[in-house]
Amino acid sequence: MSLEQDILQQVASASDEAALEAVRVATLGKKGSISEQMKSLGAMGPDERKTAGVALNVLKDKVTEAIAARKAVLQEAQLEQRLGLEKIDVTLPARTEPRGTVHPVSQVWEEVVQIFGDLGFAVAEGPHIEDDFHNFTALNIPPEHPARQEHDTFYFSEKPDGSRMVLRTHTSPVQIRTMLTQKPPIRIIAPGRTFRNDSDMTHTPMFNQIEGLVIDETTHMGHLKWILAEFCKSFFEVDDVKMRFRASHFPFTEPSMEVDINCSWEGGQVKIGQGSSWLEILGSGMVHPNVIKAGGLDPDKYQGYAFGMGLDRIAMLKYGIPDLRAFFEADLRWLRHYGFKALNVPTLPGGLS
Ligand code: 2U9
Repeated sequence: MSLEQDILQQVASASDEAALEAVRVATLGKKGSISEQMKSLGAMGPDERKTAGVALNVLKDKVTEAIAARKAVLQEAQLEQRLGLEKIDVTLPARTEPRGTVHPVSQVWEEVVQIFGDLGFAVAEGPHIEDDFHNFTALNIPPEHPARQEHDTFYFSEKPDGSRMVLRTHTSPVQIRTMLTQKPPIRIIAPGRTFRNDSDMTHTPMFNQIEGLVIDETTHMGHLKWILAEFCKSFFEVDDVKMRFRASHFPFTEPSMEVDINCSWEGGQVKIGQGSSWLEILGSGMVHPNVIKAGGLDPDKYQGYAFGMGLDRIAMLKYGIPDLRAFFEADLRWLRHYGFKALNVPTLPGGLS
């Protein structure tokens, strides 16, 4: 076999770039076979040197070319192999259902916001940590008022001036803050977390409330009754509901009424809007003149109503959830059972639940 055939065969059979490089070094490298032959040209006579020199240069070019061509083939093959290994199958089917669910309290929160939004109420929010003025005094609950004991308040440590911040015991401070910063007419709801040091089947230290407030120059109790009836029908998704207003007492409203709606208890299941039993669902009243004054408004000019209810409680009633404490235990099995589909957002036209 000639030197050329031998080298070209070695090039052709190099199976990777390292083997090919070894052939290059063995032929074209400083001590390679072609280079060694080049060195021997010096010992030849002029004619012989010319013929042998041309032949060697032709061989060198052929080998260089063959190595470059083989290198390109090997690189291409290697790239193909990598692409094969790293390929992503974009035809995999998408996951159809999200695994997470919407918590019943979040669902009911959204439902209530939708209903009152449709009735012209804006959503207001405020801090969870409140001062004594916004949580109590401005709401007609002065320092020695017995209602302070009923609230089972979580207090922070005393500040140098002797005052103590509190975890808000209701969302009412949000309405005070709104009155102090906005001009009537005011028409807001304040949904949010509230805190009381109390725990049993129907009480948890953190619970959610929703309160509403309307202040202008002419709003009266007739408006309050209509709004609450509309709310109850929309929320419980029934055409009609009977309501009973019972005289009650809250420091921040005068007169004050607790509101019951009719229901039936068949097979241990509560059905709203039918039957002759009564279920208490909220408290309400006309805002006390002292509260209007504390909110920076003239009680001789402005009046209005307020109402409040437990979001967790109305979630239990609507969705038949027996124990309030389960709401806050983060038990995945419970959440999958009582939770709502993440992509079904409640709307009035599209349906609440
Ligand atoms: C301002 C003026 C008046 C808010 C009101 C109630 C009646 C009420 C309870 C229901 C069950 C709290 O969640 S619960 O424990 N609330 O009965 N809340 S009137 O009255 C206000 C609020 C703010 C400035």
